[in-house]
Amino acid sequence: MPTIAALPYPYKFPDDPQVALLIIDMQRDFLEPGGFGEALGNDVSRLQAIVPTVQRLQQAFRDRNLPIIQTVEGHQPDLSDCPAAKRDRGRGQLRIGDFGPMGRILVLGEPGNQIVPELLPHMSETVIRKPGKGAFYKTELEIILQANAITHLIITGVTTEVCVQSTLREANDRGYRCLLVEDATESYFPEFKQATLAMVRSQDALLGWTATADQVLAGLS
Ligand code: C5J
Repeated sequence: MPTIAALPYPYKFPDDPQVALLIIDMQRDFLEPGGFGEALGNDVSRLQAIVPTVQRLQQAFRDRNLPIIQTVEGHQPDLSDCPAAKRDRGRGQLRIGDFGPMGRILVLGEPGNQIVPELLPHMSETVIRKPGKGAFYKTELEIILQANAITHLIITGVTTEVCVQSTLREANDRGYRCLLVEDATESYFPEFKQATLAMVRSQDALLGWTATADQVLAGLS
């Protein structure tokens, strides 16, 4: 049985591959200047730094013909799927739906809403568009996982304590065994990232496992 040297103890997944790579919200809105992340006052360069590591995992899954699912956080142009409580949040100049340097902030199809060029999906790969933080909320993700008999999720992306952690918790409640890749996820706040990693693997993997990308790659081959 393939095994990844993870924390708090080894992560095993079945020989018959039921494992998928989940890449959360690696979109320009969060990673590039002029998007939602920067509009909220964050330094986006921290997030850009993980792109090569996520890319390595993406390539490894492609090489093995294993499923890759990406998510993008975004709203319909009429914002009908954006609750007022989300749109009104914050005191910055730019809010969801406003025109920014990369088009309308966090609106589906706008330039800022595109996945960063390094991680663009192949035609055969799934992209889930989600209106919330968790990737299961009002999306087809669970149906896709069930249709492909996927039981194990290797989770990457941004931001660690928001969309990544929300998704991991939703997945855990639905019975998926989740491993969060330590150096393929990032937060605008380093202390939040570290706290999330610790939370996930605490109490003997109450929510899941963590491992580095190298450990994941060693376990895959
Ligand atoms: C946020 C996300 N932080 N992808 N979204 O609003 O974590």
